[in-house]
Amino acid sequence: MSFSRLLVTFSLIMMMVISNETFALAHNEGYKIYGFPYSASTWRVLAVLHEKGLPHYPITVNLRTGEQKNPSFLSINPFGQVPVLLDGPLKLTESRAISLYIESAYRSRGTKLLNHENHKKMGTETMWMYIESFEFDPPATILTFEQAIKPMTGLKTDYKVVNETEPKLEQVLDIYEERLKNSSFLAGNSFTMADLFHLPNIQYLMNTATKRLFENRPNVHRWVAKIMARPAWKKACDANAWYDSVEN
Ligand SMILES: N[C@@H](CCC(=O)N[C@@H](CS)C(=O)NCC(=O)O)C(=O)O
Ligand SMILES: *[C@@H]1O[C@H](CO)[C@@H](O)[C@H](O)[C@H]1NC(C)=O
Ligand SMILES: *[C@@H]1O[C@H](CO)[C@@H](O)[C@H](O)[C@H]1NC(C)=O
Repeated sequence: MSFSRLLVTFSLIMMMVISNETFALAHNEGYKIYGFPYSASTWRVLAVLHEKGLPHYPITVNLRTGEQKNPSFLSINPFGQVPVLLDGPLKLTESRAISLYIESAYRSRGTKLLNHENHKKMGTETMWMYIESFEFDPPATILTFEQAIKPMTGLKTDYKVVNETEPKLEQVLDIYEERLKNSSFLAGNSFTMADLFHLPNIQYLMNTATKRLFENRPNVHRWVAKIMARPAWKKACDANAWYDSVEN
C-alpha cells in the first residue's frame, strides 16, 4: 500500500473514531430532562436547548395523571414539579436556573443568550430576567392558570380572579411598551435570555382573552410576534417534538 493510500485509510478510520466518540459523548453526557410537553416551565428549558442546538433526552412525567406527586418522582424533586435536569450526577430544578446553567456551559454555541463578557450588558440582561420573574410572571402565571390550565383539566375559570389580575399585568406591559419603543428586545437590540424567559406564559396567554393586552400595545405586540416566531421556540412548545426526541 502506498503512503498516500495509507494516509487516506488512516484518516478515514480516525474520522470514524472521532464521529463515534462525538456520538458516544452526546449519548452519555447529553442532558436528561424530566418534563411534560404541555408544561410551560419545561418549554423554557427546551427553548434554551433548541437555541443552543443541544440534544436532550426527555423523560415524560405525566402531570395529567399526577405522576409528579408519586414517591418515585418526589425523590427526584421533592417539590413535585417539572422540569428537572440531570447532567450526570448533577441534578437541577427551576427552569430559569437550568436555563442559565445550560447557557453558561455552552456560551459560544448556537444563539448567544447572554453577554457574559460585558458586565454592563450583563447587568441589564440580569435586571430584565429578574423583572420577568418578579413583575411579569406573578400576574401572567395566574392568568395562564385560570384561563388555559384550568380549562384543560376540567376546572372552571374564575373570572373574578381574571378581572383582578389583568390590571396588574397591564401595569407591567405599559412599562414594557415604553421600553420597547427604543429597543427591539428587552435588554437591548438582540434577543436574550430575558426575552426567552417570557415566552412560556405568553404562549399560553395568546390563546386567551388576555391576548388583547399584548395586541393593544404596538411595541409589545411587535416584540411578542418576533420572539414567538423563533424556530427554537416553535419546536420547544410542540408536543410532537417532545415525543419524537430520542430516548423518551
Ligand atoms: N418555578 C418552577 C415552576 C415549575 C412548575 O410550576 N412546574 C409545573 C408545570 S409548568 C408543575 O410541575 N406542576 C405540577 C404541580 O405543581 O403539581 C420552574 O420555573 O421550574
Ligand atoms: C369581569 O369583567 C367583565 C368585563 O368588564 C365583566 O363583564 C364581568 O362581569 C366580570 N366578571 C366578574 C366575575 O367579575
Ligand atoms: C428613545 O428614542 C428617542 C428617539 O430616538 C429619543 O429621543 C429618546 O430620548 C429615547 N428614550 C430613551 C428612554 O432612551
